[in-house]
Amino acid sequence: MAAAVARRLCVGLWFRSSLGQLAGQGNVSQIVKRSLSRTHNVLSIYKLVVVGGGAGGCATAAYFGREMGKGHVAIIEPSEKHAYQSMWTLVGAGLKTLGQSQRPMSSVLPSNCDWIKESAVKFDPKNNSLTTSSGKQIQYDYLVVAAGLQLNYDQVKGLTEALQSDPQVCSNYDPKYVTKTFPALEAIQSGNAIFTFPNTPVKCGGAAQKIVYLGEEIFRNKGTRDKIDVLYNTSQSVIFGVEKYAATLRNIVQQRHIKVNYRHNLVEVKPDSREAVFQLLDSEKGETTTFSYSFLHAVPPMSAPDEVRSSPLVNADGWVDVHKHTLQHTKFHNVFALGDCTSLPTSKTAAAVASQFGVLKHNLSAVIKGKQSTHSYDGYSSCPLVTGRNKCVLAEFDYDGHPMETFPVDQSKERWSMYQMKAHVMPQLYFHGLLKGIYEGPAMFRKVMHLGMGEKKH
Ligand code: FAD
Ligand code: UQ1
Repeated sequence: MAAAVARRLCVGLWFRSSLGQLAGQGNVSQIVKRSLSRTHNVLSIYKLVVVGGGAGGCATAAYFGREMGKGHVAIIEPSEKHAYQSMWTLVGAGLKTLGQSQRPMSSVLPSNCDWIKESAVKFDPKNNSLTTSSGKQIQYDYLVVAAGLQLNYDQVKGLTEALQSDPQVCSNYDPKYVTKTFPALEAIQSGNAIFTFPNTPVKCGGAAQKIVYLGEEIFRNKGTRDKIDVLYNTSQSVIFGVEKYAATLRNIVQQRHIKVNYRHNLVEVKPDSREAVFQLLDSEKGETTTFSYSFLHAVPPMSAPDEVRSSPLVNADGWVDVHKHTLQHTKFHNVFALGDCTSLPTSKTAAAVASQFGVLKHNLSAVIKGKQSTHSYDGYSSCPLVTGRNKCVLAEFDYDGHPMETFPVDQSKERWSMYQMKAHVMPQLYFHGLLKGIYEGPAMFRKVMHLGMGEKKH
């Protein structure tokens, strides 16, 4: 027994030192595979390892699995279920079910890639290696990180307890709590309906306010609107970062008597007295203000997952540090990243992931062939701002906040057609295009739609 352990340790150390020497020469996986079994239970070796089986991870693994062939790509993902999170806004409003947003992970991960059903817990990019939750060491030639975001409930005192114990506290951002939203919207008869936005970057920032509009419409349809004050308490100082769409949204909140309290950051929930405490972010004295609530939709603070945040891959703010145009890591040239866990200074959405994937696939392919990155990500992101059960403002923009609209109509207007896109077309693009690594965002449609008309001026 002791001998076996010692042998394994020696083999492990030999692997490490050989691979350390080979790192930088490329094709570590091929050279090592000639002499060592890949199925060794301490160390596995792949040409490409993808961390995360969400939107960005699935697209990347599907594409490179096809390119590299069976057994060369591993995808590390602990969850049994994959979720199309964009649908949770409509689940919260009672327009779709949670089940419609979910698929078994096994059905969305590409079959020619090895699924390692664990978390990546330790990253050692200097040695082209990472460790999984069960202690497996995985060696790679190239790494793509697409680990998404972590929801940090513990940063708001009492929030977990409130979500678990109070039927009137909910969150569309979590499959555990999204199914509470619609019953709570239906149950409230009077008092404050409060919707929050935290003081951190979040995924799809628009989703925090889409449910305000859908909720307000539900109250009107039920005849309870007159007795309910609808409050959107946001840490931000504007309603939306791109002025063209912000102007529409300001009109909507004014016309529908939705009170927006800017620079209000939720810091505590008291489920026993149904009170929510907000830090006033512009107060020099750090003052707080307390609201009673009859309904609370909470958006928790978010960050990259802890395992990623504690790795050498991140910048000072805790995001995987990639070049904003090439998506290649700033320090480790065989590492790329896409999606919510990255430092990319754009709005964190699946729409952005699709465009990023289109750039990443070209640039990683070039680097694998020993060439330079050639494609450039322009920061494209999109947010379908659902403003009612058949209305939507389809915001699309780049790094500079310039609108980049796909359709030859003014997308800052509320439209039935854009709601149909959101509810019926986007899920198809996501499941049958993005997850299969064949959809790279709407740039192609945009070119076709604007044929002969010229691109719309910003
Ligand atoms: P994810 O899709 O979240 O995937 C990350 C994966 O990494 C997860 O499967 C996770 O289990 C895994 N993981 C985490 N840590 C580890 C680890 N240590 N090791 C291995 N695996 C790990 N986007 C839009 O474009 N349009 C919308 O309308 C829209 N609406 C939204 C509404 C809501 C309520 C929410 C919550 C999101 C919405 N989004 C929308 C945002 C969109 O869902 C995300 O931006 C997108 O899923 C990001 O993709 P990703 O691959 O970066 O992360
Ligand atoms: C999009 O491409 C996409 O990716 C699948 C989404 O994810 C769910 C979106 O929500 C949006 C809005 C887009 C943008 C697509 C078009 C056609 C404008």
